[in-house]
Amino acid sequence: MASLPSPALLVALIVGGGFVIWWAWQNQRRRTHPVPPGLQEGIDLPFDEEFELYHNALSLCSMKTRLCMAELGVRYKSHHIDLIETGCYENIRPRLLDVNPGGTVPVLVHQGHPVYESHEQIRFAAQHALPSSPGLIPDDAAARAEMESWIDRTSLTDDPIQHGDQSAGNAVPGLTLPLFCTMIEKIPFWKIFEGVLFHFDKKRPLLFVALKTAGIEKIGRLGLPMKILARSRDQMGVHLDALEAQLEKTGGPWLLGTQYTLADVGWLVIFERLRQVDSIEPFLGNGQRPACAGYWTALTSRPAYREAILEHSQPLIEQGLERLRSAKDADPVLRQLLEGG
Ligand SMILES: N[C@@H](CCC(=O)N[C@@H](CS)C(=O)NCC(=O)O)C(=O)O
Repeated sequence: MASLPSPALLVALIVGGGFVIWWAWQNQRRRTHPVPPGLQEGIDLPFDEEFELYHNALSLCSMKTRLCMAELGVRYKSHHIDLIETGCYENIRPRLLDVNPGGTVPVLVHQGHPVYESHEQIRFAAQHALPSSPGLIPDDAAARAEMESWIDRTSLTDDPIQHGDQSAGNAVPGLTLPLFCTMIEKIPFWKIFEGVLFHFDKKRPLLFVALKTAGIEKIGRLGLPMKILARSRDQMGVHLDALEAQLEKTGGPWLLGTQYTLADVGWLVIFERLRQVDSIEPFLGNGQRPACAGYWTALTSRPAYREAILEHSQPLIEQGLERLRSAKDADPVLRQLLEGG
């Protein structure tokens, strides 16, 4: 006669089976799919205020939309959504997936209709702001076309670690890897595990596992992330050279000359990210790009910078930056590795 399974095996089977059923159920609820860019008039979401914004403190694209709203003086109801680097994978839970089945932030919601993609959100907001709002879009068609090309050049599109040669926005995630590494130190492994189970792009949580396991001092041992960082650094240098030439041509103070436009919104958040990853000096120091340096100083003097960026920063971001600085101060080889030169 066959013997009964031991109580320990029985418990393991019940727990394991329960986990698989829970995972399959959650996986179904958290299914993602690509969403079209722009305003989705066919989607109706519950809303309390004319504008609502689902965003994250650190996310480049969220900073861009927040900044644009602040420049326009348009109020919105704020829904902060954590990403793993700021605490947990809230972006792949139903609260956000109901609003954006793509699983990313930001999402601007206008009278219940979502607008996807931050570069579309800033265009939408600028076109739908009050008549009394400052005009962030030039009247002149040629200037508008030029602004559009710079919006494209600062956008983050498709795969965040590809196409950095086409857009400075796509060079940003690679440059952020060291900050991700110091911020993730504070996040327990089990929180990253939620991403391993449910994230639509498993490479991303696995990258965070690798960064957390290595730590900032040993980040140089991670071959692929280091390659992405070096490539992104070169690509950002090329975009900044183009920006330098543009600023010299127009004479500033803004990208298109005297009018501050959506193109400046795009660049401000890229410079802010360079600040957050302690890379202002490597790119702008020693008089390398004086027009860009003056431009960045002018951008930081705008009240919207304080309102939309500094006032939304989190201790985790600033502590991550401090940790990154002190690791580089302690190890010149690490500095060389992260900053190149
Ligand atoms: N092209 C999109 C990019 C959106 C995007 O990738 N957002 C990032 C933060 S900047 C995100 O939500 N990532 C979540 C994740 O990878 O888990 C836009 O411009 O809005």
